[in-house]
Amino acid sequence: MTLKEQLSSWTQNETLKSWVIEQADLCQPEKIHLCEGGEEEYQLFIQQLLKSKTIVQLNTKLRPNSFLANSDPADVARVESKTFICSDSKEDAGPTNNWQDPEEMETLLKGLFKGCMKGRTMYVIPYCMGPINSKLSHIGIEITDSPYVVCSMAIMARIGRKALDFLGQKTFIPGMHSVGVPLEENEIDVPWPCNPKNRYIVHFPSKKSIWSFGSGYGGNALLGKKCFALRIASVLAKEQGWLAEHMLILGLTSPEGQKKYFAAAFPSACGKTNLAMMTASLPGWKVECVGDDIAWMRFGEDGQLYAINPENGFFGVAPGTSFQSNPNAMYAMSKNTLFTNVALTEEGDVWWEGMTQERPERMKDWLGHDWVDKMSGSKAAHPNARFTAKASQCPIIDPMWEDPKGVPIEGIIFGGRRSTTIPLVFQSFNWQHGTFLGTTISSETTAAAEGSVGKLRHDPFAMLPFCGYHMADYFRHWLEMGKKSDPEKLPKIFYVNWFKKDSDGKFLWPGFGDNSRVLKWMFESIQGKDVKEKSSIGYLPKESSLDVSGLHIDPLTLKKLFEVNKEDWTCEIKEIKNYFKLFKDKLPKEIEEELDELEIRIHR
Ligand code: O2Y
Ligand code: MN
Repeated sequence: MTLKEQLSSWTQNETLKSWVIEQADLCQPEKIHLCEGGEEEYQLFIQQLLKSKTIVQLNTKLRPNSFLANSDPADVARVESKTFICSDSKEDAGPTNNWQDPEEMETLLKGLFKGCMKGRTMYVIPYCMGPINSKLSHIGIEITDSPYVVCSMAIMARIGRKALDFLGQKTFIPGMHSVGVPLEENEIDVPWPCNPKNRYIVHFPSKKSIWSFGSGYGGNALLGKKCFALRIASVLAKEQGWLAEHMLILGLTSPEGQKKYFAAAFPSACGKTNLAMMTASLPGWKVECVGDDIAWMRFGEDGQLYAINPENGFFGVAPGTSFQSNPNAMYAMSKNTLFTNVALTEEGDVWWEGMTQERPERMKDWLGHDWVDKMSGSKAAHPNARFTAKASQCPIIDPMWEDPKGVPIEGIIFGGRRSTTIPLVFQSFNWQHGTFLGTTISSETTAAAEGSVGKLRHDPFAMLPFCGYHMADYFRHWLEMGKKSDPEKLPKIFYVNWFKKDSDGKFLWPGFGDNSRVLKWMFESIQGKDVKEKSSIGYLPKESSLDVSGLHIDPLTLKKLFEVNKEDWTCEIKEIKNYFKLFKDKLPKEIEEELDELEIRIHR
């Protein structure tokens, strides 16, 4: 069958057909596979990946239908330095994005993609971000030459026939992906082909297209996630009047059976997945998970903000995840899971630092080398090792998680990893002040991110690596969304910091399940209970209004957790002022005013 005939029996969408033909001409693959989705097709790719030694099968008794991939050591994380927003003008991308002239970039990419799939199969994956048939969902098509990417996309998004049927004649976001390693005739492939010297993760906001070359890993290659659902979607959201956010979504139910949904933005490596799947330590309180990473939110006709999780799975960090820290994540990955860069035990199961207190004696580390405890200072799993598992496997997945209408958001939480200054929790005075708080998010870096550890990195709205246009215009969009809405129905905005330390460097707050105490306080504040009082930085919990029953926390520690130290905040304001210089006169005057008013209140 010719490609044209194959395509005609696959889709009636003429734009899609011509695009696939055009890309096949460019990439010159040996074969083309038009994905239908489903378990049978998934198993076909799994067999291929086993044969190419990209993955190994885990012990089917311990971890049914689960596999481990070891990536090339040069391809282990998102590469922000090689991520580009190619808007029509440099000014549109803003000071926080890498920019290159779109025409020049197109020429460069066409050169790289020319013949890049020689000797390989080109997979065409239709995928739906969000529940099928939801008005909030959008369709993307990813073309890739990596069967590992196809399997990952099959977990992370709703792929194949169902997405294609939902697409019909509508438009889609095209995404081209190649590992960038064409094969000569009879050349034997390596298990993890990639091209680290020629990596480009490129977004064209005007054309709404994505091109990714040279990496087969995570956020660089699973184009539905960061590339589409955040960078391109943030542009769509601005144009169409909605919000595409780097936020988890959770439902919180009180002992009385009342339920409220929250969306929360934290920079990468601040425990979003743990919060989204938390087992509340407070008796009678229950957290359920809608999503752990991305939220698409739109105001409904009733004036309420509704959110969907555009994803279908979790691409969670494995190191540090355990039955103590996040049992629900552990259950979610107990079967049908694709692991990447964790260690392999002698029993054929997975292991990573922090998974158990006792380390297995012998393992293969993430590089495939024999790893013997004690002798070795090296890590068995890469710090950015991942598990890819379906959201439906999470024991506390919310019953409404696939509701096409979305879930009503009553609280928005911002936060970062800060050892000083920022109290455990406070609430903004209003939407504009809350927007300002979002602009000020900063976090101390950890080993999971690029660059040095423990440095303060400004990460407004936790969107620094993910905003597809000028960050100051994004601030303005948030302000506009608030102005257009009914102030009574706007979600309340909070700021949290689970990571404040004492002078000995010890965490002041236990975190994890005890964060439910903070969620309870927010819940009651939204209910209008008398739990908050004005301070210079926002509303703080009134004395005794944070439920610390059974926690054995001493009053001095509590005092430190909520302290607003004048000196610290003077430095903080200076730091924010300095950061805001980046946006020059594009910084909305409302944000500048909020900073000025904060300064006045602090020095009053
Ligand atoms: O390193 C990668 O490719 C993954 S990054 C990631 C994955 C899941 C959720 N969030 C993130 C992130 O960096 O925010
Ligand atoms: Mn993330």
